[in-house]
Amino acid sequence: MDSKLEDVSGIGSATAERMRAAGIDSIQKLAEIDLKDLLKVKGVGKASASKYIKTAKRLLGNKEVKVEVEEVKLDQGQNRDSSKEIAQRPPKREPPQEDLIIESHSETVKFISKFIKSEYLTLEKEKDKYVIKDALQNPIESFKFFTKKELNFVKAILRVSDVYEILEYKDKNLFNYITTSQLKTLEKEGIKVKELESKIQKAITITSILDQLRDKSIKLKEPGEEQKIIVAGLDRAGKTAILTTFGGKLGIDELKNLRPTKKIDRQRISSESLSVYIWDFGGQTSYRKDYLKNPGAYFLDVDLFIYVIDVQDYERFEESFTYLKAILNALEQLQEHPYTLIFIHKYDPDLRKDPDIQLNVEFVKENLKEILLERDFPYEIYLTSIYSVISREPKFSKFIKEMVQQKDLVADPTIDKIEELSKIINKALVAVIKLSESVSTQYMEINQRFDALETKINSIESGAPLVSQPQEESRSVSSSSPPPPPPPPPDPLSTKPIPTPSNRARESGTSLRSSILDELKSLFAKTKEINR
Ligand SMILES: Nc1nc2c(ncn2[C@@H]2O[C@H](COP(=O)(O)OP(=O)(O)OP(=O)(O)O)[C@@H](O)[C@H]2O)c(=O)[nH]1
Ligand SMILES: [Mg+2]
Repeated sequence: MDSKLEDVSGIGSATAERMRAAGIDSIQKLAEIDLKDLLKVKGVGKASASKYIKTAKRLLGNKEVKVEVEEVKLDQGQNRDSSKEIAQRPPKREPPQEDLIIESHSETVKFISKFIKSEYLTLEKEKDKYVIKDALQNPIESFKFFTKKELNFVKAILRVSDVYEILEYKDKNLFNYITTSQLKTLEKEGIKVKELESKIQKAITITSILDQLRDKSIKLKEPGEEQKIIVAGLDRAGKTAILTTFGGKLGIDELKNLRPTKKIDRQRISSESLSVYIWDFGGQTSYRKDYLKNPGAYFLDVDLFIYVIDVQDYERFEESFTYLKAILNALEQLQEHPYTLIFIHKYDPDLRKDPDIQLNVEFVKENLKEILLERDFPYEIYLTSIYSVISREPKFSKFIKEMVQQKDLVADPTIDKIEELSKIINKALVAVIKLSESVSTQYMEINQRFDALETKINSIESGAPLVSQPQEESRSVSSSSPPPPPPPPPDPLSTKPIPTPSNRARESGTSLRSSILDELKSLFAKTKEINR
């Protein structure tokens, strides 16, 4: 038996009458109506309107809903080409009926408003919480980014009429559901298939995020929360090594003991005025797939994106470019365009003149420019190596602190603070790299002097007669000099042993000995100064 308008829960006889007067005289019409038109009926509010449409569809069992395709006349399968087997459409799923409840509405609403038309957003305040009604039950038209023609396609071919239904196509290849002749029709209609595909993916991503916000499995960043820096790249690219070096912990032993990062390692770096949260994305294949499948959980609210490519691993350049593109696409879908730093990494000082490495660098740079120029991301590219960075120094946090203190961020309320802070972090990172370069040059110079000293000591050991009382000599050294300075920090550039007190004690010839000691003293003092 046919249902009446009054069978829809919430529609009383008066509302039904007004609807009929407006030409909505059947459940079929109610199910097919545009939300905007239904809202024109007096007494029908946003929240109830979409519920009425939804219920009408349910009463019709969905299948009876005939989608009107006004502009795009798409063949719905009857003229299907025999060469292509069309996959069976995934079964429809019911959307969760709960509302989206948020504690502080500003960020979440701002985020949702980027993608959903305002007329479909019903925001209500309940005590100290905000409630977004029907976010998942809204019709697919509520997405801002689809054109009318594209919507017709989504409704007619994919049979998606409500937001939640788009999730049926999550992790599926859309082209399995479209015939070649439908594709041709799309092109004839001026719809760019690639663009449409990426918009559908975007709709899937945003719907998943709405769903995750609803069940609280993700949360958007509140204003004033720490900056989020994500560091990604293939496995073994050197991400953790870079971060640990910036964090000041890395010595030779730690370097040797680096293990692949499991999933994501999150580190907090705080100073008085700024706090950053660094996400080190383990780069193994299975992890990469997981991040890209669930962009809402990983790529939201990013302030700075660092991508690391191993310049020595030329066999995996293409794989790395593909991963970079996928992350940038995911960020684009979320309408996030963080400042992006690309580290062409493992560009070690000893390899810089190697022609193969030079070629690799040029190849990577060219490809990166191509990838980045066709997207709207502010970016910079750096050549890096952990061997240019001096260990033991917490310079990263020190620099962030100094940079922040230089600039009065809050003085100008018009400054977009987030953006400003991102730039500062960027500057800090750049400063760290530059500083590391200059410090490493100084270290190199010190090493050369150590080498020269070592040669002198060796020549004494091999040629000149040894002094008979080395311990006394040693004592006299310490009494005439300040207490022995601390050993210099491990220097990755140096492979030569540093003179030790025992071989120092074996030197002969007073003047030579004291000149060596003076030189050592000044070198240790200089090392200490650099480390300060
Ligand atoms: N030659 C050279 N080796 C480096 C450099 N940076 C890191 N490595 C080495 O590269 C290897 C991998 O470094 P990791 O930092 O663990 O790599 P990752 O990118 O974090 O790898 P996953 O955690 O698996 O994603 C280690 O053996 C490091 O010692 C560098 O600048 N030059
Ligand atoms: Mg790692």
